[in-house]
Parts: sequence; C-alpha cells; structure tokens
Amino acid sequence: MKETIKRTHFAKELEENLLGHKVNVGGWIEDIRDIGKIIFLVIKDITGPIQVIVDPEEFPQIRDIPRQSSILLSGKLQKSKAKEMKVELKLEEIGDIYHSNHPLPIDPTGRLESAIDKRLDARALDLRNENVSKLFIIRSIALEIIRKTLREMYFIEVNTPKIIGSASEGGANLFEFDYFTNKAYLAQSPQLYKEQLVLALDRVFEIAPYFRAEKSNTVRHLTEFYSVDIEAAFLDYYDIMEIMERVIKNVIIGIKDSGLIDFTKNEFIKNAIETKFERLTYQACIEELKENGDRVEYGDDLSDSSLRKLGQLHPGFYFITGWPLKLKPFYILENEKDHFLSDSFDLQIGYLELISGGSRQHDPSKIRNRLAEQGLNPDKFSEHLKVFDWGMPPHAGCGLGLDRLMMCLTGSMNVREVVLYPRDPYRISP
Ligand code: AMO
Repeated sequence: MKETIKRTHFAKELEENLLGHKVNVGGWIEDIRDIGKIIFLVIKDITGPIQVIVDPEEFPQIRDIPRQSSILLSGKLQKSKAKEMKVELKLEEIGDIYHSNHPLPIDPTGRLESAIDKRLDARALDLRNENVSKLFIIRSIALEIIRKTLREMYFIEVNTPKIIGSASEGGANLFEFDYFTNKAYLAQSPQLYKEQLVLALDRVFEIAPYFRAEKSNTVRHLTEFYSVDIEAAFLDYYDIMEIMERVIKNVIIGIKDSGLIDFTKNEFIKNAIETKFERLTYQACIEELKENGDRVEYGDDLSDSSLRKLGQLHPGFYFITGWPLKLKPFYILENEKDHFLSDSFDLQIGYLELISGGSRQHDPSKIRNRLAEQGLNPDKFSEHLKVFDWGMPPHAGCGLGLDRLMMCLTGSMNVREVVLYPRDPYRISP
C-alpha cells in the first residue's frame, strides 16, 4: 500500500528552474502511448498537460489504467527531447488512482466530437476539454473585472431575494410555485429591489440568476440566465450607457490580457476597445430599416428579422436610444419633450440584445398610471411604491445579460456553451 502523494505543483508551474527536482502532480490521464521500452503518459490538470516518461518494467500496471482516470504521481523533472515541450516528468512513484469506467459517454479529448446535447448531459466530463473549460475561466475573469470596475465607481454589490411574492416586471413569464399555503414566484429581475436600494445605498449592482417562463427555444434564450444589474441615484440613462461601455471595454481588455482569446480574429471586439460604441436612435433605426426594405413602422417593436437586418448593417456594439414608451416597462421614464418616447436604451452587438436600461420614473402617481395602462394592479405594488414617498432620488440603471455577453466575447454560437448547466424549456438536468 503506497502512501498518498500530495500534489506540489500544477502543470503550468513545471518550468526549467525545477529541472532535477522531485515534484508531485495530479490530474487525469489524457493519453497513453506504449512504444515497448517506454510508455509516454500525458496527464492533464486545469492548467495544462504534463508528459510523463514511464519505464514499463518498473510500472507495468500503468498499461491497465483507463484513460481519463484521475491519478497522483511523483517523479523527477527532466529536459524533454520533444520539440513542443521543455520539461517532462520521469515517473518514480504512483499514488492513488481513481478509475474511470469505460465506455465514457463522450470523448473529452475532443478527438471524437459530440453534439451539444450529449456534451451537456455529461457536462462535468465535457469540462475536461480545454476548449470548454477555457470558456469558464474567461467567464470567471469577466466577473472579476465587472466587480472591480463597478466597485471603483462606488457601486455596492447586493443580493436580493429570488423567491418573491409578486411580479417584479409584470408580464406573464413568471415561474409560479407552491410556497407552503401560498403561491410564490421566481424573480424575473431584481428591478424593484435595486430601485428601492438607491434610496440609501446610492449605487448598487447585483450579479445573479433570473428566471423567465418563456418557451423560447433559441440559441440566445434561457429560462435561467445571469444578469449584471446596476442602479444608481442621481444618474440618467446616458450616464448608465457610459458606465456599461466602460465595464464591457474593461472586460475585453482583461480577457485580451489573459491571452485566452485572440481577438485579432474578431475585428468587432478588437475595435470595440479603441472606438466609442455607436449610438443610434430608435427613429434612425426605423428609417434605416425601411430604406433597406424592412416592413417595420415607427412605433413597432423590432422583431427578430428586423434586428437581424440591423445587425448586418451594424455588426459591432451599438446603443439604440429613445424607444417608444409603450414598448417599455412601467418603471421607465417618459421623455420630457416627446411623450411618445422614453428615456431608455438597449445595447446591441449585431442582432443580439445585450443590455436594456433607462432612467426611471420616480413619481409614484405616474408609476401607478403606467402600471394600470399595462394591465397591472397598482395596489399589488404598494410595498414598492411606498419607498418613493421616503425621499427617492431620481435614478437610472440597466440589466446586462452576462451569458449573452460571454457568448459574443467567446465567439460561441449557442448561449448554452457558456453556461455550465443551462436551463431551457426542454432541459432542467443535469
Ligand atoms: P431585460 O428583460 O431586457 O431587462 O433583461 C436584461 C438583459 O438580460 C438578458 N436576457 C436574457 N438572456 C438569456 N435568456 C433570456 N431569456 C433573457 N432575457 C433577458 C438580455 C437582456 O438585455 N429590469 C430590466 C433591466 C433594467 O432596466 O434595469 C430587465 O430585466 O441580455
């Protein structure tokens, strides 16, 4: 019985300065090449591969360990004869082995491709493919940068309830469930809470999952998605656009600096760092669409096909401002000069909506009217509306679809690629 080996180094840390040293590594067996006198073992951890040179006379049992098993090894670091790597490990001791049972549902080395559904069914194993795990390292970097950028601007990170007693946004897309003897819902957004919080906390942000009971089976819709919501007192929607442009640019810079994505191949993302995001009015979009043969009329929402056309004309990041008020939720402020319009914006990348936001209506009687206009019962919002009588400052905010942002920054074709365990109308497991 061998003593358990404790890992001393990750693959990435095995550099020439450790040549001749004994190191302990842990990972999974990616490959075994048996050429008779030597066995080449490739083990991988989250930081990369390690080539291990095995003497089969000393360790014949290596031949029987199935690929993808996890293993702890100890050995001496030596110069590698292979051109593509500087160092390799000469095996001296085998520690614990955690066997994988074959056949495995997918091949995580990527040599044998599997459809996304099959990969999602075996997500934990799928993540052993470095092209897949990379997406979640990038997501983690993005989250860190978003938090840092917002904190630098005095935003406080908050956590609001996801089990709620009534709708926050209105509309029919709420998940309802039994809550003891009552009904409760899963939050569609933190909208009401984040607005209330600016009363005292001034600037808040929340990064959390939200739930929409929409039967949209597309590559950009999920029933549970992550949103970066911000809300700030004494700012208007133009200020929020500036803040979010800075957040996204910082995220792109951070990902670029990590070296994990080569943005030189994606000119829209690459250019986004240096150029100001384009700003279009809703009216200009309608005119442009009509000039290009679209049947849309002023006042209409932009359908999927209109957005796709617009996306072809503006493939990079662009804001659309000044939407008709009737298309926006009850909490959006109406434009002072043109009552048909609202002080709102969306941020698009091509056809894809990434952010929606605006200045907020902070006159409670007007919010009541807007609620009624939209077929919602103002009395059900009294808990929320009472806060507006306690000295509510003017405020503005927005929600950024994090999964969609990651989808476009990583060049993924399906939002499910950048979500560990996606939820959609047809998938609630694993
Ligand atoms: P909205 O409903 O537009 O706005 O949502 C904000 C952003 O969240 C993303 N998003 C989604 N992503 C994946 N799947 C979905 N089903 C989904 N739905 C929305 C989009 C969208 O732009 N309360 C407002 C925000 C605000 O005004 O502060 C809101 O929720 O990228």
